[in-house]
Amino acid sequence: MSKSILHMSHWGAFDAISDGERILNTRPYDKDPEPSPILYNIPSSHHHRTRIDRPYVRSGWLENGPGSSSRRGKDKFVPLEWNDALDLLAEELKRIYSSFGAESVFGGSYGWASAGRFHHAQSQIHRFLNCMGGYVDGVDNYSFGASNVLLPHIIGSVNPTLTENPSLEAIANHSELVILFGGIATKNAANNAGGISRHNTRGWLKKAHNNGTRFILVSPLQDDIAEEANAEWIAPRPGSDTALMLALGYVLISEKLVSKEFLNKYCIGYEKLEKYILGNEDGIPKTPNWAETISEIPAPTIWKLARDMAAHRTLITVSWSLQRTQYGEQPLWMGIALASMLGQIGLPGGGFGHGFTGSFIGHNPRTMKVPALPQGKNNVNKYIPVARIADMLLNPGGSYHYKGKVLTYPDIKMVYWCGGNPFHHHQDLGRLRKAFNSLETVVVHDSFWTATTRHADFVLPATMSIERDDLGIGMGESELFAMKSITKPHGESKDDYEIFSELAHRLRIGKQFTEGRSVTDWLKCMYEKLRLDLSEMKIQAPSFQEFWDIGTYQLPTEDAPQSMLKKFRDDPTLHRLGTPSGKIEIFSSTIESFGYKDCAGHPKWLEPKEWLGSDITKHYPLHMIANQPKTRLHSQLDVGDYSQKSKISNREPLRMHPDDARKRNLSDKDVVEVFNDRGSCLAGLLISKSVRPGVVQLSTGAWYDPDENGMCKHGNPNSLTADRPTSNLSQAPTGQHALVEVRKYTKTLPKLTVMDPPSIVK
Ligand SMILES: Nc1nc2c(c(=O)[nH]1)N[C@H]1C(S)=C(S)[C@@H](COP(=O)(O)OP(=O)(O)OC[C@H]3O[C@@H](n4cnc5c(=O)[nH]c(N)nc54)[C@H](O)[C@@H]3O)O[C@H]1N2
Ligand SMILES: Nc1nc2c(c(=O)[nH]1)N[C@H]1C(S)=C(S)[C@@H](COP(=O)(O)OP(=O)(O)OC[C@H]3O[C@@H](n4cnc5c(=O)[nH]c(N)nc54)[C@H](O)[C@@H]3O)O[C@H]1N2
Ligand SMILES: [Mo]
Repeated sequence: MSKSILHMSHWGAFDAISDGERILNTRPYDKDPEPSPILYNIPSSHHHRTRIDRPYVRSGWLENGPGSSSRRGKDKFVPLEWNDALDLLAEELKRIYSSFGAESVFGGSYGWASAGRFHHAQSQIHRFLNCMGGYVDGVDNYSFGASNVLLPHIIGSVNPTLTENPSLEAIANHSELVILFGGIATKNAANNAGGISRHNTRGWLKKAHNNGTRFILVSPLQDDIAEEANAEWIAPRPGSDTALMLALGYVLISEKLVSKEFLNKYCIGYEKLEKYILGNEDGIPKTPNWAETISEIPAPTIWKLARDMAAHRTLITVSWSLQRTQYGEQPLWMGIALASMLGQIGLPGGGFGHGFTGSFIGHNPRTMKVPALPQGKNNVNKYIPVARIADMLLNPGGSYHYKGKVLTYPDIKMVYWCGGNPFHHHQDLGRLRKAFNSLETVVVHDSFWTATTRHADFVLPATMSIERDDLGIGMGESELFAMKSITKPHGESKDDYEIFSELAHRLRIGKQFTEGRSVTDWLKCMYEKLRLDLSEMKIQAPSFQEFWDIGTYQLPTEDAPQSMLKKFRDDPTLHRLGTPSGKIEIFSSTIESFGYKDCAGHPKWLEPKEWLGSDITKHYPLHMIANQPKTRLHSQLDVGDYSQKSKISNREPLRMHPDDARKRNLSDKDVVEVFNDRGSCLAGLLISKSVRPGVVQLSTGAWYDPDENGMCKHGNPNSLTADRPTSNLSQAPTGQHALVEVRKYTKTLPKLTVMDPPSIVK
């Protein structure tokens, strides 16, 4: 039996034993107290029949050459030898760059890919395209796109929300009351970008509960917090949180519980918000009775909650999901305003938190940067907010608002993707298909026949991380892992680095791209950089070889954060915020000056187009929550065992409250059709009281599998979501919410197509 090898994934470190080809045994890292079962998707996916074994080119592209085609997504593929495929692609890259310029290539290539600092797919593709002369990039992200644009105006930067959230340790030690808008779901804490060595959310929540911390979950799903927290559950209509927060503010004002001292010293513009809350601006006082009509949370509950908040050390957290909705800036901004009214920002275990989903919360964060592959310089200054991809492809030259400016969309001829799955992550996938059809050429590297590869012209097989050596460390984490290859590559797949190197040599930019280094040279070089940084801190790190043999190395850490904006509270002059006033801007004259109706100068209740209070409910009465999946990371390894076990008749599970199921004569495990004006999909029904009535949950990530009418046979919620931005300010995605109807599917159940490779021409 060969010895076990330590490796890292976004959902945890693990040990694996292999025979060099197959993984025989996997077990979680022995220092991980709460390992995630997502791990068990790896061995079963590894040589799955949907692994891409060699390069392919779409048959229509070979027949007709580059150009728009409605065959994308339906076409057959022709296997090619590596040399032939790369020769052909190099010629096509030359043609596109010389005929249309770098501004015609979209290389934003959004996506999580795999853990590992060197083989980080986005760094690889960006470095390659920069050597080519640049590319059109996508800025912001799907995770917290609205926060990214809003927060610089409100607290000077998005960074405090990424690095200063109070740790779970601080919560256990100091918080008396924690109100979690959108929760702190254990399923979400399974994953951390770049890896995670120790999952510990349950343990900390239990400790906090034992210490007397009271948790209130505000969410449509009861399981958005671990049972250990013993949380009370408040389930407003999805999308109504801002109204609820405004009414909490109303109580604080009317009971004189507002901290004027904090507002005067640390904030500007509160008076305008107060006017709005009291109804002096629009004639509508934002009372608990008013909020009850919107959120369906009883007014007395709101009165009591506000009083409790003022009487205790209170932390208000807002999850990223709340801003992944239309007008998603508002609950985030109002959450900060509410915490400011309580005056506890910067106090241990009090104030505000945002995005309690990364599992590094609770850890002692590392103090230093870790090495990354240099990406070079992008000479193209055209970009799009990342979620405007379909708009861009469908409206070349069209104009749109963003951050107070009017920008124009570039005319894209080629899309090159490496390490992401837009046919997972984007909204209204039927529309994205049309957008992809307009292109001259689509190139995708992936390890699996995902929906995106099926819409591509060039499909190049990438290795999985378990098939290559790398350095692994997650965001905020302090333990560096030698990610050793566990098995040899599947079929003829190659590392993205190798693919780009071979292309680069053909395009005479080989030296520039590789700097003459092999993978091992790069790993050593990146490690040596870290070692140098450490030696400047008077820390003697082991040699590369020693580190590689031991397998892990602990980097220095600092104390876990106690509260966001603590330094600012301690000294608002020395640590003034990056806003124009240097303070928290409850009113932003900059945002006001943009004149956007969908994001004004202070937080407001703006009625979304799709929510349970809208007219659309006449046809589509259920509010679909398309949140992150419990059994995988996004669409990754959906073919794996742990993900597959959750399926019902091979369809993605959809959860519904028993009352809603009864009204529709539906039974547990029924296959149902979920539909609205944009599209439809099948799903397998799970009836559950953990879902608020009127809400259904269909998580993202089932591999998109459209039939000839565009119905996704598998259960991908992005066949139903709207490609609608949060606002003109941030143009961020809003995939979390959509209105739908659900009925029993009575026809013969169609076989899934996406679980097998596409048709291959021999
Ligand atoms: N409706 C709705 N949609 C959403 C969301 C939502 O809440 N609701 N959430 C959004 C969010 S927050 C996010 S972050 C996105 C996530 O969207 P993505 O990050 O695009 O999703 P993944 O499934 O992680 O896609 C990663 C792809 O990279 C491939 N891959 C893995 N390793 C490698 C590698 O080494 N090389 C190459 N070439 N490929 C590799 C995987 O096989 C997979 O196909 O989804 C968004 N979409
Ligand atoms: N297992 C797993 N973990 C993951 C990921 C994954 O794919 N799988 N993805 C990772 C990534 S990329 C990201 S960005 C984070 C995302 O982190 P989040 O955005 O926080 O995660 P979601 O699961 O999309 O949403 C969290 C919860 O918000 C609740 N919610 C939705 N709408 C509303 C609303 O209007 N009001 C209130 N009060 N609550 C609402 C839903 O019940 C949902 O379960 O998760 C990360 N963790
Ligand atoms: Mo994300």
